[in-house]
This record gives sequence, structure tokens and C-alpha cells, in this order.
Amino acid sequence: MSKTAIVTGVTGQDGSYLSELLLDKGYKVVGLYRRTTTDYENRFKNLVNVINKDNFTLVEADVTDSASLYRAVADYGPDEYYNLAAQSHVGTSFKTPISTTEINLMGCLYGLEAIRLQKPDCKFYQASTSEMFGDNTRCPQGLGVEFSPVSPYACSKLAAHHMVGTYRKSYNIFACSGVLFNHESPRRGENFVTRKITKAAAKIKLGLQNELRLGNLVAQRDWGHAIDYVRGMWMMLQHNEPDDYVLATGKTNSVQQFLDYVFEYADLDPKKYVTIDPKFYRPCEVPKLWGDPSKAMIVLGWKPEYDFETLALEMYESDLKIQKRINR
Ligand code: NDP
Ligand code: GDR
Repeated sequence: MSKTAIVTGVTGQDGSYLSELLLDKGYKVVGLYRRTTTDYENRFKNLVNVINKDNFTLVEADVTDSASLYRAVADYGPDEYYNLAAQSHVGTSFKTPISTTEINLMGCLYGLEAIRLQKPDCKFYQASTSEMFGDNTRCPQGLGVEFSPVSPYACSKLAAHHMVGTYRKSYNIFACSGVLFNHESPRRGENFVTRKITKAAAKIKLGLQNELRLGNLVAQRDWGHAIDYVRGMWMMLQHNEPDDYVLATGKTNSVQQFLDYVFEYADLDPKKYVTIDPKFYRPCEVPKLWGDPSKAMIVLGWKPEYDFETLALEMYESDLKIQKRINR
């Protein structure tokens, strides 16, 4: 019999790729989404490959509304529950710390409780993050490195991370946290720095934009591709023991390096177009993320297939195609 998975945050980057992976593996996928006022087409654009498939169901739920999660678990009796929903923008979390914490911490806890009380054999995946390492620059960062969060986003995710460990130890729930380093794709939200850069480069190339305003260019990130990372999430839940894992490429680059690489490929000079705007600085910055994925590689056999260069060029080419289409 096919397995059923609930995926929260299904309209986001990872939710869409994970749904595709699970459907390919024969799962029934129940994607949870919250109502907003924006138009349907834009809202579900990441889901074009899955939305009309027989085994894919969209269910309205908000992770801050515990009843809606309890109902989804009761109605669908999932074998796996992937908690991807989040207010995921670090900069925004300084402006909306309370709702960020409600979504990221309570959304996780409500999901855990829905499972504990109604379907305790359901496996649970939590989207933890490298942001939890914060300003601890001891590198490369694996699970032995101390967490030192420096944003409301990271604090909320760290509390959720500990909650997952607590449910695993206290109630024997098969709950795993994936401590994932930055992962991107053509479906990355447009206000994250990689997508902001590839979209701007495409628009500048086509004469549709002449300035790109950015914040801190010296921050370093370990950037991988979302397709590799959703595969890792699924692998964690297929292992015989629940545990936490880091997923990362094991390489780090600065924002400046990402910018230079994309602009050079597009044959553009960043100095002509890029302006530093303090509006994009954060009250506290995470200076350097560089992950150590060796545990996931050894125990799960996970390995990223994309590198920084392939990722950056795929994103730029995709944005160029989108801009050509919408400005035809
Ligand atoms: P996105 O921002 O693309 O997606 C977040 C999703 O959460 C969206 O579908 C959003 O829906 C949904 N959501 C937000 N609030 C609620 C709510 N109250 N109820 C229901 N759904 C809600 O994130 P990613 O796909 O990039 O990331 C997935 C998860 O992984 C997140 O938890 C993120 O924090 C975490 N993570 C991401 C990393 C990355 O580099 N991408 C790295 C490490 C962790 P809507 O469309 O309505 O906004
Ligand atoms: P991050 O991603 O904060 O690492 O969180 P983001 O792309 O927002 O920032 C990366 C770095 O770029 C700097 N930066 C800018 N960032 C944005 N968004 N916009 C700018 O104009 C800009 N200029 C410079 C930032 O200061 C930062 O140093 C992402 C999210 O997906 C989280 O949900 C996830 O948990 C972590 O990655 C791992």
C-alpha cells in the first residue's frame, strides 16, 4: 500500500520539490497551505508539476491553528509529516519576531502534538537550519559545534529543534531535525539574496533594470541546490533510527562571490549596477556558514549532486527565460 505524507509549507521552494519527489516514489501527498489574498496562479506556481496529479491533495490549514493540523492528521492518517512551513526570512524576523516565533516554534509543536495524540507511529521531519550556529564561526559546522543564534528566526528554530529532540526522547516519536545550510533553486523566493541577484542580472541584461541594491556582501554561505536537500530530508525518515543530520555542500562562498560569478557569466560589470543600501543590513549578522555534512554522507549515503557554479547558472538562466517571457 502506498504511504501518505503531509507536507506543510507546500507552496514554498522545498515543499514543491519534496512533493515531486514523494509523488515519484508513489506516495500520496497532502500539501497544507494557508489562505492568502494573492492570486491563485502566482500562489501555486511552484506546484505546476503536481497540482493536477491524482495522488496530490491540497488542504487548507495554518500551522498556527492547531485544530487545522489535528484535523489534517485525523483525516489523512499520515505515515510521514514534513514540517516545512515557516516565516523563513531572517531579516523579516527582526520586524515580526512574535509571529515568526508563533509560526516556527508553535507550528512545529502543534504538529508534534497532533501526531503524538493521534498517529504516534507517524515519522516527523523538522526543517532546522544552519542559522542556529549564528555568530559561532567555528568551521566547518557539524552537530558538535555549539549553537549561537543571533536572530528571532534562529531562536525560534532552535527552540523547535530542541522540541523535536524532546519528543523523540520522551515519547519515542520517530522525529528528525535536518540542520540544513542555505539551499536555492529557480524557485527560491525573490527576496533571498541569490534569487535577488540572478533576477536583477537577467533584468539588467535585458535593459529592464539599471540598479541592484544589496546589503552585506562579505557574509559567507554554504549554498547548495534544494533538489539535493529535499532528497536528504526523505532519506532521514527512511533510516532505521531517528536522528539529526547536517546537510551542506562543505564549501563556502561570500555574497560578493555569488554576485561576481553571476554578473561575469552575464557579461555585466557589478560595479556599474550594484549600490550598497544599509536598509538591507540586519541588526545582527551571521558572518560565516560552512557546513560539515559527513554524518549524512556516511550514515545515510546522501551526497549533493549540484555545485555552487551549476546552481548559480541554472538560477540565472531560469530568470532570463522568465523575464523574456513576461516582457515579450
Ligand atoms: P519558503 O519561504 O519558500 O516556504 C515557506 C512555506 O511556509 C511557504 O509555503 C509558506 O506559505 C508557508 N507558511 C508560512 N507561514 C505559514 C503558516 N502560518 N501556515 C502554513 N504555512 C505557512 O521556505 P523554503 O522552502 O526555502 O524552506 C522550507 C523550510 O526549511 C522552512 O522552514 C525554512 O525555514 C527551512 N530552511 C530553509 C533553508 C533554505 O536555505 N531554503 C535552509 C534551512 C532551513 P505562503 O506561501 O502562504 O507564504
Ligand atoms: P539567509 O539568506 O539569511 O542566509 O537565510 P538570505 O539570502 O536572506 O541572506 C544571505 C546573506 O546575504 C546577505 N545580503 C542580503 N540578503 C537579502 N535577503 N537581501 C539583500 O539585499 C542582501 N544583501 C546582502 C544577508 O545579510 C545574509 O548575510 C536563508 C533562509 O532560507 C533561511 O530560512 C535559512 O534557514 C537559512 O538560509 C539557512
